Amino acid sequence: MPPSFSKAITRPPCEEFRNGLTSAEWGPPDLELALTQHFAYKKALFDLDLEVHDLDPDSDHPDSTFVEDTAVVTPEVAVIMRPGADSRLQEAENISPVLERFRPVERIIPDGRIDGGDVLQADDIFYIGLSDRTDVEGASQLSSILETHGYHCHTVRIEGCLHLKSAVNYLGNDIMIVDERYGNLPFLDKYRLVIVPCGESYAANSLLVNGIVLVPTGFPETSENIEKAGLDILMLEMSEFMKMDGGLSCLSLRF
Ligand code: CIR
Repeated sequence: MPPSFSKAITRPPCEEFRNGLTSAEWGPPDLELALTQHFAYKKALFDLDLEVHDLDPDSDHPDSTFVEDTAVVTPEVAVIMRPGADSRLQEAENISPVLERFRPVERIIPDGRIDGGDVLQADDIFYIGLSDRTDVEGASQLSSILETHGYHCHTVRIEGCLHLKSAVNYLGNDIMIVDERYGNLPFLDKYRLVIVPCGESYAANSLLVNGIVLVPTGFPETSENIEKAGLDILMLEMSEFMKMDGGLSCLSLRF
C-alpha cells in the first residue's frame, strides 16, 4: 500500500537561496518566483489533506528549503540525519526540536554522513543510496535504527547524480519511476518501472502523495508514462529549485 501522509514540514527558500550548493548551470534562481513555486507546492500538499507546518526561512543556511535531507520520518521514529555537506550539518540540528513534537527522535552520530535524499522507502523496505553525500557509516547507523522498528534496509551505490532519489522514486503498488540511465540497478528487478527518458532526468524525482503523483512541469514523456501506468498526476512548476539541484521530494518531510 502507498503511504498515506497526514503532515508535512516545509521551509520557504531564504534570502541567501541563490548561494546554496549546486551543480546546475541554469544561472541563479529568482527568489520571488521560487517563493511563488514554494507556495504552490504547499497548497498542493494542503489540497491532498496534509497539515502543512511551514517553518521560518533560515538565511544562515542557503539550502535549508530542502528539508527532506535533514531527517527520515516513519510512523515510529524520526531520525535526524548528518548531511554530507558541512554547510548543511546545522540544518539537521535545527529540525530536531520540530520533529520532537511529533515523534521520538533518534540521530545519526559522527562520523556517519547521510542525506534524506538518499533514503528511498518502498513499503517496509528502505533503499539507502551510497553517494557523494551518504557514506557506509551513515547508512549503517540508519539501517540499525530502522531495523529495530521492523523495516528491511539495503544499500545501493549510486554515481552520477546527487542522491538516490534524484534517479529513482517509489510510486506505490510495486512501481518505481526511474531515470532510464539507472534502469539496470539490480534492486529494481522486483518492481514495475515507469521510465524517465534521458532528456527528462529531472522528472525522476516525481513524488507520490496520498494517491497523486506530483510531477515537475515540462517533462511530457514522463508525465505520459506515469499516466499510462494508471496513476493520476499533478504538475508543479519547479524551475527555480531545479537551478539549485532540488526536486519535489526535497521540499518537504512527509509523514
Ligand atoms: C544540495 O546540494 O544539498 C542542495 N542544493 C539540493 C538538495 C536537494 N535535496 C534532495 O535532493 N533531497
